[in-house]
This record gives sequence, C-alpha cells and structure tokens, in this order.
Amino acid sequence: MELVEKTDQAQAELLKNFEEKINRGDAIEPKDKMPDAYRKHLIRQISQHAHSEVIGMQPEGNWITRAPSLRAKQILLAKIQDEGGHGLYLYSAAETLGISRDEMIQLLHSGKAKYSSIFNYPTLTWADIGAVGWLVDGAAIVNQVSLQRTSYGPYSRAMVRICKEESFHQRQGYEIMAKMMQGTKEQREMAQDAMNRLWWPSLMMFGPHDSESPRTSDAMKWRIKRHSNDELRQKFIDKTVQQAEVIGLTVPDKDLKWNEAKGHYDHGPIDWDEFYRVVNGNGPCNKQRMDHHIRVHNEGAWVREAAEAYRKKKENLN
Ligand code: FAQ
Repeated sequence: MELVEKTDQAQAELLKNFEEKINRGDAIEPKDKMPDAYRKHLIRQISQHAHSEVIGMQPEGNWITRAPSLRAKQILLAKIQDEGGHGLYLYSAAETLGISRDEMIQLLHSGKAKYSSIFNYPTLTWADIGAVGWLVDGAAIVNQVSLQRTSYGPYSRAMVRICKEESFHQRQGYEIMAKMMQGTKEQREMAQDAMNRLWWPSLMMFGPHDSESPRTSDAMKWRIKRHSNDELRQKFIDKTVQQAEVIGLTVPDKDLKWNEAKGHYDHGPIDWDEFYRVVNGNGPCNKQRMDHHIRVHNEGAWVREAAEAYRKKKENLN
C-alpha cells in the first residue's frame, strides 16, 4: 500500500515537472522524463509524418522519366531526394522516443499507421507536379513552420531544416504552374485541371475541423501543435488564393469570398466523406502506394542486412 502511494507521488511529481517545463516553453529532450501518453502521441505523429514524406516520393517519382527538360528533371530528382531525407530525419527523431525503424515500418505495412491522405491521389499530367510542389508543399510548409516550435526538441530541430528545403519545393512548383499559365491554351487548361483536382485534397491535409479532431486537445496542451487544424488551413487558403490570382488560375470553390470583417477568405464545405474514405484506405491510389512500398522494402532487405553485417564487423575490429 505504502509502495503504491509512493509510486503515485513520484508520478504526480514527474507530471508536475513536465508540465512546468512545457508551460515555460522549454524543449523536452529524449532523456527527460515525460508521460507515456506524450511519448506515444509523438511517436504516432512523427512516424506518420515520416511515412508521408517517403510515400510522397511515389507520385512525384512517376514523372522523373517524363520531365519536359533536363533542368526540370534535375530539379525534380533533387526534390524527391530531399523528401527521402526528410523521412530519415523524422524516423530518427521518432527513434529517440524508443521505437525502432522496423517497428514503424511494420505499423505502416499492417495499416495501423497512417500517412497523409494527399499521397493517395494520382499525378496524371506534368502540371500535377507543379500543383504538388505549389499546393502540397505549400500546405506542408504552413503546418511545418508552426511545428518548428513544437515542444519535443528533436522534432522541432528536424522541422527547422525541413522548412528550409520545403520553401524551395514550393517555389519550384509555383514556377511550373506560372510557366504553364503563360503557355498555350492546352497548357493553361492542364494547369487549371491540376488545380481543380488537387485544391480540395490539399485543404484536407490539415486534418478534420477542430471540432472533429480528437488529437488536438492533448497536442495543444503539450504544445506539440502550436496552431489548430482550422487555423493552419485558413492561413494556407489566404496566402494561396492570392498566388493563384497572380498567375491567372481560378480556385475551384464557388463559395470562396474575401471576408472583410474577419480579414480572411470564407470557403465552401470540404467533402469529409471523401477525406475519411481516403484515410481509411479507399482512395484512388492507396493500394498502389502500399503495394509499392512493401515490394521495394522487401527488395531492399539485402542492403539492410549488408549494412548490419558491416556494422558488426567494424564493432568486432574496434
Ligand atoms: N491524412 O485529431 P487529428 C509533406 C488523421 S508532409 C491522413 O486532427 P492530429 C511533404 C490523424 O492522424 C505531409 N490522416 O490528428 C511532402 C488522426 O488519426 P490517428 C504530412 C490524417 O495528429 C510534400 C485522425 O485523422 N505532414 O506533405 C490526416 O492532431 C510533397 C484525427 O485527426 C504531417 O504529417 C490526413 N491529411 O492532426 C512530401 C505534419 N489528417 O493518428 C512529398 C505533421 C488527420 O489518431 C511531396 N502532422 N489525419 O489514427 C500533423 O501536423 C498532424 O498529425 C495532422 C493531424 C495535422 C496531420
């Protein structure tokens, strides 16, 4: 009985210290004491973020062989490599919380871990590569700039580096769209078509409305999230609508209207049935994305084994 009381007391002390640290705005580092729920929340979010970066390489990789110029191909290759690198920083950040890369991949392959809904849509034309860079990286940056100040040190530091690269990604996408909008009628139509298909899925990247977001309350309390899903979505809409206007693209939302009183754009309803369909595995490319990841992961087993054998050999030599 006494032992139980002592344990409860120690737990309460731990929680108090942790909360004080969070409220002071100090970063939580891997060796700091933290509640298990905080650790699990972070493992979920960071690993899902990492999976998104890596799965996100697939829709873009689809266009490497068909990029319209050597310059475009070089840029696309560099961007996709960056996304792979972002995945690696993030897997490493998650590993500091006591989960292995293998476990995270198993959770992805068994369907228990999610990745961003946006990567379950196809990239049908070259303009889609522009739209992915402009809209998808644009949405990712808005979210990630906010995450630079997240409470977990390794996640926050990974975000600082990732944001620098994402802003180049967003600009290269916008350049593709701007160039196409200065081109032939067919090219302008292609750019508008990409915008029409990817606009709404980009808004869904920010997650459900705040009233429907079960994770937000803990995430805000622990300062993992610094802004809510709706706040970030609004920020993205406000800046992107203006960018669309500059190059002559129409946002496919008949209800979109500047609201002078709020100082923001009002927008039409998001199709949440579509969102949940895609998140639950029934989007246009979910099966293709997962099958590809599993196949390539299995094919790469020999590389992991060789790296492990090399590590062991070096360890024995030292
Ligand atoms: N897709 O309660 P909330 C990129 C899930 S990186 C799929 O609001 P939370 C770079 C959510 O996980 C893009 N699932 O959850 C790139 C939760 O399910 P769970 C990725 C979604 O965590 C560009 C449930 O719904 N960025 O694009 C989505 O507070 C180009 C309830 O939701 C990040 O991951 C969704 N869109 O807020 C790469 C940023 N939305 O886990 C290549 C970090 C929600 O309970 C090419 N993550 N869900 O089973 C976050 O900021 C947050 O986790 C949110 C969701 C905002 C995604």
